[in-house]
Amino acid sequence: MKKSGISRRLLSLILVLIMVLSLGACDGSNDPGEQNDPPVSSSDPGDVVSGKVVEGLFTECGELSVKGSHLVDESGNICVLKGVSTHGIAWYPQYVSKETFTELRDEWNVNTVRLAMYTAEYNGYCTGDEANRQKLRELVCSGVDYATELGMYVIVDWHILSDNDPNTYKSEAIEFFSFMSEKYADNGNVIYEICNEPNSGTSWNSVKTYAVDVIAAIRKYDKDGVIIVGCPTWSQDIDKVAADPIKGEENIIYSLHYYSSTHGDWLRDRLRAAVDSGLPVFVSEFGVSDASGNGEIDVAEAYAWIDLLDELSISRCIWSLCNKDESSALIGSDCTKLSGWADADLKLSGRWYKGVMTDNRIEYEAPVTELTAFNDNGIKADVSISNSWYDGKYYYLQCDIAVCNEGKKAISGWSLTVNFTHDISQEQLPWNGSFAYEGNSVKVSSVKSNAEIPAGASARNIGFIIKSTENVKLESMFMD
Ligand code: IDC
Repeated sequence: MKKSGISRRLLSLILVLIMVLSLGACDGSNDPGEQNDPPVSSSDPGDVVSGKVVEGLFTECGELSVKGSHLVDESGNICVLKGVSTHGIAWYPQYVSKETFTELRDEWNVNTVRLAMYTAEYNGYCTGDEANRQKLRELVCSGVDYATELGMYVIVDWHILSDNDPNTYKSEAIEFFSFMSEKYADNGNVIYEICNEPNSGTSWNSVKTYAVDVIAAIRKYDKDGVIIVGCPTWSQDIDKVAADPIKGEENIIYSLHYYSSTHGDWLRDRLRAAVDSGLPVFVSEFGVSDASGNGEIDVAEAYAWIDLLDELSISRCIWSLCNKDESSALIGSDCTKLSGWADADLKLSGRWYKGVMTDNRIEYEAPVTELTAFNDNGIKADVSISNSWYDGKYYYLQCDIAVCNEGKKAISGWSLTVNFTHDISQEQLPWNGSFAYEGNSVKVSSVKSNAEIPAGASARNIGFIIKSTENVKLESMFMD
């Protein structure tokens, strides 16, 4: 076992040497024409056996440091960490598993795991008892050990959230990170994230004061490990950090967090500006859902974000590795497997990320929000979605209809059928029509007040609301 490990390592060293000599970069995708940017490594295989990555990025890049806006290896090559964040490890301890990390590394090209340990919610580190703290510390250490054995980077995340200001539990944080940094001072793959998301008006100044003290505690043992510092407004106010970063410390990188269905261009612009100004940035948590961790997944926005991260060579971890019934979860809620997930076992969030990570992006079609249909008499019907919402259980669509007589003669009645992508049922009373709901369709017919439509005129303000257990969309429409 050991011998083959060594010869694989030798082989990978030779492979890397050949790549460096022939390309001058770790990653063949890097444009050799650009002289100014350091070369980029990401999920480059350390060693390839039958097409599978058998060693992680850490085997190749080793201990990282922070240079300009990026994480770099010892030779100054940019290393892009592409990872997965656990959900709260107290909620979902089962995914802190070597089996799961191996699957993520070998089948998803994931090179980093973030261990999210809540401080206040659900058996939080600071709100539970000593037995709970002990359990959480052991879980974090198991996670670090598995990642280390697999050659992956690992982020120890002090997941503040409902405790708002990291100063709330500063002494606990100092104790925790002293323990971790003493234990892992020599593990070059361990990264400390000292405050997930300050929020509720916590100022950058307050976060900074906290950070300076926790950094000092870590530096007592680990002189050079990378430390991620969060920023105000759920780690969105990176501009405040750029204006006043922590001085006199090395290997500090700041987190920016986004949820692509909530945060758009304005936050992307902020990220770009921070990176352009030379601030080191790590997107240590992002989701493709909305900021609640649930709701619609806007696939186009999710791609807009990931393309920007790729363009800027920014490291990132997706939220979250769990099977909770919420759209940010990677695993389907009825799947309990810890590895070997088929596509059908994954939620859209998981299928999307695996596709991105394996260069096999899922295709998507923008949802239909308007349809038009004609009949032989020149009667035109338009249906459009004027509102849509989700209440945690059902998806709702409000549909507005207009019927326009583009023919030459008056008509004295009309009917049409709207089909949806899933079965639906009536919600509230519809208006200005006669409505029949069946399976995935609604048949709409005229009523006395709008049956007669003279040539060139139209009937408007016709509508209905439907609900579905699925994320329902418009599919098609026919006029009788
Ligand atoms: C959410 C989880 C959800 C859990 C909640 C606890 O997805 O299941 O009930 O936390 O308060 C963050 C946080 C992250 C949130 C996530 C989605 O870092 O803890 O997880 N989110 O709301 N910042 C922005 C979004």
